[in-house]
Amino acid sequence: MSYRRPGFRHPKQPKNDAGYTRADYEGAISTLCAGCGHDSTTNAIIQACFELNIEPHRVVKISGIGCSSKTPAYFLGRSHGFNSVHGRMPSIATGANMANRDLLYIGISGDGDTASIGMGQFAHALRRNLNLNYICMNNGCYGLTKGQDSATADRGSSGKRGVPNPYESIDLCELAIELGASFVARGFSGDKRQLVPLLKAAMAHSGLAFVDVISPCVTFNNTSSSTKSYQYVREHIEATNTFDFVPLQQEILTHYEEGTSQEVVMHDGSIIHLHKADSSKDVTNRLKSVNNLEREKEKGRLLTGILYINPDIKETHDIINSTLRPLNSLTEEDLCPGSAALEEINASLR
Ligand SMILES: Cc1ncc(C[n+]2csc(CCOP(=O)(O)OP(=O)(O)O)c2C)c(N)n1
Ligand code: SF4
Repeated sequence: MSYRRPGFRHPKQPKNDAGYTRADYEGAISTLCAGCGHDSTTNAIIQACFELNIEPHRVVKISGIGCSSKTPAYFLGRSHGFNSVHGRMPSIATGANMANRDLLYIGISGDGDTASIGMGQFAHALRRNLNLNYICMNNGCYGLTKGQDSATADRGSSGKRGVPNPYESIDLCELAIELGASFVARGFSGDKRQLVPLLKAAMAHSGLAFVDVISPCVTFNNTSSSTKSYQYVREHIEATNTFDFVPLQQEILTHYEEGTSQEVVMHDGSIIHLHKADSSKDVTNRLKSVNNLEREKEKGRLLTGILYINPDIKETHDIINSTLRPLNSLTEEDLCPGSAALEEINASLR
């Protein structure tokens, strides 16, 4: 059940360049447990859309099933949305994306939704480089069904039932890099200063931008043995770099800390300024990115920030050379090439 927010807004609320207040990007009132990491992630999505001047009617939110997949009800209440079947968010996102490439697609999933039932869908959306912001709210458990271990739960960690998990955990970021992702990042729901620029960079990326957000489940998996708990992340977080995302033609207003910098130009010309805390961490080399993750893991640390970017891979539409226009705007004339063109196609197949 969703509860609507009161429609009254203070007339002096600041507006962004698109003419919207921050409240215009909110959705219904959350019914998740108080303190759930997913609510903080929702807030970061709202903030990122507000700061990027995104027009709500140009956004499509798609999700699977889980507490995480409920969150699209709590942000961008004026956007299009579809809550699909468990693990099937990427299929629905692919279909919608093929019908209209002109919109911003935000796909919300959980670690259960992605790393178990939706694993095949996740893999193929990645290798096709679908133009989608794939946000996985990762709490290491199935929150909605009362906290069973998910495939990202740490081996040996215990949830609320107290039974240690005997299985190896899946690192979704490492897997995404292996499967050919073009943008991979990891954030923490409790670190908005890092998460908001990460989400902004992901939203401006052309192709599949995978963001793994460690988003603790306060009810079933906030135990000290879990790397997805508030306590663990606060004590073991290691960032690849500090950075800010600068949309195209916008003045750079941020101040950078001391150290070396690296610029990564995105497909649309937007720039990510990476300010390197550790100059050995190159995020444009696949092998080095996987090594960076493994090295920190060996030390028991969670690497966050932008983990890998390849701005040179084509997104699905460019690979299949699809029409630039939404399908519902195509006329019969556009769709029927005429008998001469048909004859040519048939001849090429003989
Ligand atoms: C086909 C199918 N199988 C199983 C379920 C039961 N189910 C609902 S949510 C869920 C897991 C949710 O975990 P996750 O995606 O990590 O989301 P969270 O609730 O932790 O945010 C499961 C197994 C279902 N709804 N549909
Ligand atoms: S059960 Fe866990 S994941 Fe679900 S709303 Fe509560 S705290 Fe969040």
